[in-house]
Amino acid sequence: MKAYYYHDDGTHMTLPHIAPDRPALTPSALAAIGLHHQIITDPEMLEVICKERGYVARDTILIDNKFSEAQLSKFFEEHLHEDEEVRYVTDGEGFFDARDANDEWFRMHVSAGDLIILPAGIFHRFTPTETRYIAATRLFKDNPSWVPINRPDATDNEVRKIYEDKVTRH
Ligand code: KMT
Ligand code: NI
Repeated sequence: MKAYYYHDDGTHMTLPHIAPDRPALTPSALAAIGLHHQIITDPEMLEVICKERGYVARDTILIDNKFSEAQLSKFFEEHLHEDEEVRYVTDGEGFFDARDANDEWFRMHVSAGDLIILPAGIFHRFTPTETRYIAATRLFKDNPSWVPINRPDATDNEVRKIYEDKVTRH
């Protein structure tokens, strides 16, 4: 996984958008905004994390070149969830974008073996890379509320408020 600031250069969302002259986001910067990343080297590691964090359900998602531009742009709408978004990438690659504590976009390039956990209440979006191919396992807690809430609808969201209180303390 590589994490860097996002630069809106007007190119297609599936292209890298690396902000020039900005340092990469460190693991501690990511941790400060509640973002968890781990490389899974052994299937048992995933089972341990699921036990520890209460992910009792899972399914798989495959995004490939049969997805239309319209379908892909749905994933790329800025939104939050009231629960964590947990993705274990099993094949291909993609970009998760999320907002830092200053509301700036940063981008995480994920590929096979990456587990990423976006905290409840963080604004984020997703796009596959130019290859337009990614397979991932989605992990869920019991009764998760992970319906996407687009940013314009999230202004009075209680989970958002709780998240903001957490990150602005740093
Ligand atoms: C989501 O919720 O946006 C997705 O599951 C798509 C990305 S998972 C590779
Ligand atoms: Ni999401």
